Amino acid sequence: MFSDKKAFQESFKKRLEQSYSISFQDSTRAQQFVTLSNMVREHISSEWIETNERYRKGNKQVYYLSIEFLLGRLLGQNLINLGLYETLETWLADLNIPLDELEEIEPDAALGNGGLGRLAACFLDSLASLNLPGHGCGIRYKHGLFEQKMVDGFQMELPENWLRYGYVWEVRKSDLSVDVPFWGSVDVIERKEGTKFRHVDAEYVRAVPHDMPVVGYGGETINTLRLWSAEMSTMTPMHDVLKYKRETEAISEFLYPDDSNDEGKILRLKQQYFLVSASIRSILRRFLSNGGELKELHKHVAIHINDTHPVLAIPELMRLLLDEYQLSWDEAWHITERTFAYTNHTTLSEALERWPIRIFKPLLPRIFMIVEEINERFCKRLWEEYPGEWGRIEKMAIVANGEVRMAHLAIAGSHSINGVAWLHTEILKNREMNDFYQFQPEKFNNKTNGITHRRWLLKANPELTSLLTETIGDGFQKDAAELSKLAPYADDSAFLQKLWDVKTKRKEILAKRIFEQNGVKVDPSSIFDVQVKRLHAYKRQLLNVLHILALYNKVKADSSYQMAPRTFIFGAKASPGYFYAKRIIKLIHSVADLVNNDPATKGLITVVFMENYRVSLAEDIIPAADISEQISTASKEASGTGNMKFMMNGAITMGTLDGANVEILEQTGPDNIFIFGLKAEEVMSYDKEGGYRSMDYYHHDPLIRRTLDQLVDGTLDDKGLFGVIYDSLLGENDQYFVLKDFESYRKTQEEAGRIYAEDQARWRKMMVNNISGSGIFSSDRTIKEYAKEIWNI
Ligand code: B1H
Repeated sequence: MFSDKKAFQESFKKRLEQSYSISFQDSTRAQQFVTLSNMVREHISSEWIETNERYRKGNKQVYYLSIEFLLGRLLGQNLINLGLYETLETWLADLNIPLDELEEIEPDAALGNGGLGRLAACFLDSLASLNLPGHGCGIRYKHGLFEQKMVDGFQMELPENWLRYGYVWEVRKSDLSVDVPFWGSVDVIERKEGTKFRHVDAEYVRAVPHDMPVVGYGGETINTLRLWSAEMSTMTPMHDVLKYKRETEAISEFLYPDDSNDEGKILRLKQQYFLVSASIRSILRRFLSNGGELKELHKHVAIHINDTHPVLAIPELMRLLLDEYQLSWDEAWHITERTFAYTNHTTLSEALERWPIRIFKPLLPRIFMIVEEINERFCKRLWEEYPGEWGRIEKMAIVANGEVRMAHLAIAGSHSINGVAWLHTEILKNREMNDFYQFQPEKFNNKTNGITHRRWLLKANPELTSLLTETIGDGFQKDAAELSKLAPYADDSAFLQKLWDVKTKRKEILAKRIFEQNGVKVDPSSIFDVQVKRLHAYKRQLLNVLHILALYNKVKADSSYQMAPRTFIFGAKASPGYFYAKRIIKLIHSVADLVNNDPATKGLITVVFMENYRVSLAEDIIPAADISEQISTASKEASGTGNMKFMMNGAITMGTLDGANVEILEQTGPDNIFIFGLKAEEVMSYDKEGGYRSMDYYHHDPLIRRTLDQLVDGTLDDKGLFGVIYDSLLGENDQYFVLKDFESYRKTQEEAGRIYAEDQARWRKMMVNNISGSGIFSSDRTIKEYAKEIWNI
């Protein structure tokens, strides 16, 4: 189909006309997009079948269970991975169809919130590209993450609707549906051969799989992402059919519905069990139909739990082994513990899942019984290890104080527990999970996150990709480790000039987009200083915006103050119920209004907030960045992955020693990164011992004082909008050490600006050292480590 230009063009036109009963001349870009995508999907079908045939022959399979997969767009990436992008680009251009315009038609598959979901998507790409048998299991949310619309500087949330015109990449497989039981009760039947358990009076929800091909680089391997959609089951007698339909379909309606009340909580827990029950049963079905022996399951199947959201997979596998396949508890547990591995993604207490028994038990009666039994046996083992230490055992229990602690269940039921960056894993081992680490140190390990260079370099930045290819050959396209070949070019002025030209080109492209979207003119020769990520207090967008306001004050107060012109670019969605985060978004807009419109700072400081930050927008922003803001309070950001994407595209990190920044520093060396602020140890000791008083910084630093006063004195608004922010910093003692780190940040920013303006040779060299050191952050490296050290594939 794609081997001959004429044949391709003929077939493309013909299919277009037949599908839409429209002449080629009159067809729309959307129709062209669908036609092309369908051709690509059909093109890969034989490889998809072959991949599955290969897997049937017995190698170990990995299943990555995740409540989020933040895929973004697929057409362009699939074409790149198939090696067809450039060919089709020219063949389509002949028909007067710009391929990039077709790509723009595709909606982002936004089935995730941020780093955790995007990591899952990068992992799928790496698994397939390394020809490893690894598949995703997730939920086919009808509506992905909300679309952010800015109205007068306030975030509005609109429902996202990626399935509106149908979705070209999925294949619905109704015949492989599974019915998932909720509610009801458990009949305990005593028999000679042992006790039997039967879940009765359950309400069933039908899980319908939708499979998506995951195209590996080189096109040899096509893995599967199976997304489950919730529908009415024919196994449930209907009393109130409308209510049943509504409640059933609600399960896969939205990504992470509001969980601040019980009703929302039940829905969230339903989603989790829905995902794991359907997934585990389909995994077992496939295993058994290929002739697998249950007692050997862990030798042929590895199941990975992405954070605690899918952790009910552990009791669900136990349930199946016990109730449906009549294994003994010890046999079942032996298999289960060896099958599962768990990744922790955060130490923030608000993200640690605990389910009240009063919700858990009625919804999942049999699963609850099993969790209780797991808990009893676990506590008994603890008692043997630590006789008499009630306090310790209570702290480590899985069920306690009326709650099920999901992280404890994950640890007990997995053979491997990993953090997502060196520092994060150290904190897990030595603090958050120290009791568990002492008990079973062999279970704990680190797997520093990574990103797929195929999307974040080859796809997002074709200009840089070409330059690198002509400079160091195309080996890095397959193996990102080869980016290190660039190191010698740090002193090659001809190369440095070309690199600079590429960056400038990408800044011009972004500037154009900013003008179209925001109506703001930005100067591509200014420093593009970028912070894009979810909005959260610990990520400290507030530190960034306060620094901008302070800079503005400095320029206003002293017209001879020298600074390199800067464009500060933000992109961030705030969780709809997170009031404080939304107020910070408004603050960014208010500061932008002030600074962008003052003649004293015009052209010197420009602030831009790009609405609806998402994967496809990131692909335009990241290649254009000069400075990458990674300024979380040390110890709070488990890893970060945006930091790696920026580095690979030649931006210099401005960051704290947090998450993977620590390892970025290790790669670049101190001369190629801007590090500031408190260290994790210091933050944690303040958190524990106290001793920080934010008010002191207000009193002793006139710049801080002047800047904070502007939050409440009418400079930015006259309705008291920013009082909550002012209070969080002074009244509530600044939980995230914004004021403590302020001066260190300000000085480091000044230094960065000075180098950019006065020592451009040095800056260019830094860019090279970042790109050449970024290979280790390819998710291929990460996945190879998981494959070897956790999954044993
Ligand atoms: C990360 C989450 C997360 N860690 C709960 N934890 C959620 C937790 O809606 N929820 O309930 C959603 C997301 N996300 C991120 O994972 C970390 O903050 C990043 O530092 C890390 O890079 C990323 C991938 O490991």
